[in-house]
Amino acid sequence: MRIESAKFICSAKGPESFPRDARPEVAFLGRSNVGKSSLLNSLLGVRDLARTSSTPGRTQAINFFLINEAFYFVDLPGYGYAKVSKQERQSWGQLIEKYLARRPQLVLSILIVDARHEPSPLDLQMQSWLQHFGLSYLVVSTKIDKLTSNQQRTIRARMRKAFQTERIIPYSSPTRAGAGEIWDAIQEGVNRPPIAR
Ligand SMILES: Nc1nc2c(ncn2[C@@H]2O[C@H](COP(=O)(O)OP(=O)(O)OP(=O)(O)O)[C@@H](O)[C@H]2O)c(=O)[nH]1
Ligand SMILES: [Mg+2]
Repeated sequence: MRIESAKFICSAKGPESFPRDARPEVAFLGRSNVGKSSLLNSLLGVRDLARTSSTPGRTQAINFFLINEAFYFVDLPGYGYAKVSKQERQSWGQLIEKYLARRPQLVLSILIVDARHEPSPLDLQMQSWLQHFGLSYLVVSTKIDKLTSNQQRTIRARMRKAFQTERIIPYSSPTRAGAGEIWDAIQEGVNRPPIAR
């Protein structure tokens, strides 16, 4: 897909601030610091549209980016960061649930995991949420540039087993390896008519 324009629209802490038009949305979700914002930026070929950080847990709101005036990329706050309070964790859960459960224009969720680690219980829980809400999703395992090809093979087999799916795309933000396959899924998602939920 050719990117003609990509712009930040808003940062929402609740549904009242979500965009009100019905353009399709592709959501990026995963553990804190896993590389959600980096994936979003590198797919678009831009450096810093979504803010990336070496400090985990920085993205606390839901950020909406409008692509080609046609669809949104939605950067969701990361989960699993140990240093947040119980209250913050709860408000995170409520915000994500409000988004995932009540967003008919959400056509694809990209669940991002770190290629170097086994999926955490929270990753698997997130997958069951996506399934529970009947959402179409894709697992992307990122930071593969940090692994040898042997390690990549072993870990990929383990991931497939843990998530019980073959559909896991390995990715690297610096090299953009895997970008074509992810774009195919995005294109398919944004072209698909929304389902009534
Ligand atoms: N080597 C390598 N580093 C990566 C990759 N993706 C992200 N990183 C690094 O990982 C760190 C976190 O990346 P972010 O994109 O900010 O992660 P995030 O998931 O958006 O983080 P939060 O918004 O805080 O939850 C940054 O230092 C990135 O440069 C990758 O594919 N390869
Ligand atoms: Mg982020």
